[in-house]
Amino acid sequence: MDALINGIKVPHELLGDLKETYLGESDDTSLRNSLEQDGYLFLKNVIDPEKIIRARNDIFKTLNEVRELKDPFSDGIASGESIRDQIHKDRGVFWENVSSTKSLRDITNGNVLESVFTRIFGSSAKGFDFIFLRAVADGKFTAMHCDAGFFTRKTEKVLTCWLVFTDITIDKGPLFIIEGSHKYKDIFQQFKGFDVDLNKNKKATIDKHPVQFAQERNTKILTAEFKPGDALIFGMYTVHGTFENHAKDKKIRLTCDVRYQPENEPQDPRYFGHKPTGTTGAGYAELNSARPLNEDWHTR
Ligand SMILES: O=C(O)CCC(=O)C(=O)O
Ligand SMILES: [Fe+2]
Repeated sequence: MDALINGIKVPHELLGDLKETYLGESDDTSLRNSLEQDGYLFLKNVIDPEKIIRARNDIFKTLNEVRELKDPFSDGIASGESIRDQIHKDRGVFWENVSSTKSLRDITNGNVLESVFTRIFGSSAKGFDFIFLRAVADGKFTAMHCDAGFFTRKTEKVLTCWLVFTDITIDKGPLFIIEGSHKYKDIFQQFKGFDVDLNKNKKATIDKHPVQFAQERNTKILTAEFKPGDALIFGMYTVHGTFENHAKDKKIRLTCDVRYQPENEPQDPRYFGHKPTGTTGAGYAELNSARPLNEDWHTR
């Protein structure tokens, strides 16, 4: 199985394995130390897979109703078709409703993650209300970037949590992290104070191909074969992206990314509250996921 990004095969020797952190065997200080040292925490099986499958099936059912997933929908196989726009007049409202699925919210904004982040921060943690659920098919991938330009307007003390709902082998477009990138001074300087919504002349995406980026910096592209219930937590300056989902079986990749911050840090109103407006003010309509599965994406 090949690792592809933007049609280019990633040489095997550039790939490395994400290091697993064991929650039960780590005290809070060692969690913070690992995050500081590695730029990420890879937690396997942190969410009960039964809960994950329940949420996944709820979401798959909705995608099947707009004919984007084949029957039986529990297999998560893209049909290549869509009647989303015929049935739902407003893409943003549709995706906001999908993102409000209770079984999903019980995971993204529930006790388990809240207590993990409370341990990491050493004070009460709060999950963002605006979440990024992603159903990905058809060779799509997320371009390399770091998250600072999206989420640090009010506080730098924000962490991303990437949650896995399907089996994600290398051909299904898993997330990757550039090893050691959270300590790159040039990346920090480039993106510190950058706000993707205000600084329109600058892009969040790092244009250099990840293969060239890793080769030039003599580092590795870290990833894993993710399972439902796994989570990857990382900081705002950790450079990451995803491989392409070019799976032959046409199974989609379902993941959800959600941010957490200490409760006592100032909250960015774009991401908190009843009807959060999201990064640009367009609400859930601004997400690539609001597009039918068979439609092309934008990059920011
Ligand atoms: O899942 C993706 O496609 C991108 C995820 C990401 O960039 C993030 O979680 O910050
Ligand atoms: Fe990201």
